[in-house]
Amino acid sequence: MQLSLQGKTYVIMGVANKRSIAWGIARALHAAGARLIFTYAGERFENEVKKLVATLEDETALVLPCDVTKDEEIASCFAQIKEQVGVIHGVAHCIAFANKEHLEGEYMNVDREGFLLAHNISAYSLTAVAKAAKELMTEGGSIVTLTYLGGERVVQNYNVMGVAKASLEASVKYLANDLGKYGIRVNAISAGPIRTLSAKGVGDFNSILKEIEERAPLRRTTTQEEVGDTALFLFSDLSRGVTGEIIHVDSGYHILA
Ligand code: NDP
Ligand code: KAL
Repeated sequence: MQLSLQGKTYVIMGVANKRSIAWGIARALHAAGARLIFTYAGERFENEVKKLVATLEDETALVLPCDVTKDEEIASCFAQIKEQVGVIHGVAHCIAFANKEHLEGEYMNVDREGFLLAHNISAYSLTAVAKAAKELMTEGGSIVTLTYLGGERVVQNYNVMGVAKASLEASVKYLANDLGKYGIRVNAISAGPIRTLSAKGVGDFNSILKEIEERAPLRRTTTQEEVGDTALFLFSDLSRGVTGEIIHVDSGYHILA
């Protein structure tokens, strides 16, 4: 059994720039010989994504819009993939969003709209995407999403995103149960903090990273490459017995009290 993904096709959702975790996953899958399809939310990052994808020098790569708040965009995105590629073997869901004002202070200050927005983009979207992707995953396959420790425990400032990640992690388990009979596995990677665009503007991100360097069992922060390699394992047949799992790729930080 090998880690080669030659002859397999994967949809990568959530590349904003070269620091994105989704881009780390894309590089690992590309190196293993996979064909990749990229989706982006808005025109804001379209050019950035296209520029990055061009560096892969793979003429078979596709770049399509897919704002996950829009059912019709998810439908047309997967319809285009079906038309142009046919069968896919997996999806990397690397998408989350909450209003900035709800990512500081007390959790309970979130309003209904902000709560629903965070859950819509960061949790429900996995279910909507899994349902659309299933129709193209006729040879079975693997769906991988990204979560964070703040979905299991209270982490300062993570607030409504922590509640949304708890919903995402429960969704992974229910989807794994629904999709197992079709040979489709569903898992999450719980990544340690990585400096990405989403993490930008977070006041004490440096001190969060410092605490990990000092206390995590491996005494270092998590890299995009480490997450990419675990995703590669989850997309390959080496993980064929693993589904409904939340794998921590966080230098072991989650085991600490
Ligand atoms: P990025 O900012 O690089 O990526 C976030 C992505 O979410 C962007 O590509 C953005 O797309 C996408 N997105 C937001 N709204 C929508 C939408 N409506 N439809 C489609 N896509 C949307 O950050 P990360 O790489 O850090 O984040 C990827 C995932 O990793 C997230 O789920 C995050 O919670 C998770 N994670 C991150 C950690 C970290 O420390 N960085 C730690 C643990 C988990 P666009 O740019 O086109 O708007
Ligand atoms: C405790 C941590 C510190 C940070 C607190 C909250 C982080 C929440 C993540 C969430 C995805 C961030 C946002 O939604 C930011 C958004 O309001 C503004 N940013 C944007 O619009 C940019 C331009 C786009 C690209 O971003 C998105 N998301 O679309 C958590 C740290 C230690 C770990 C992290 C960063 C976890 C995580 O889930 O990302």
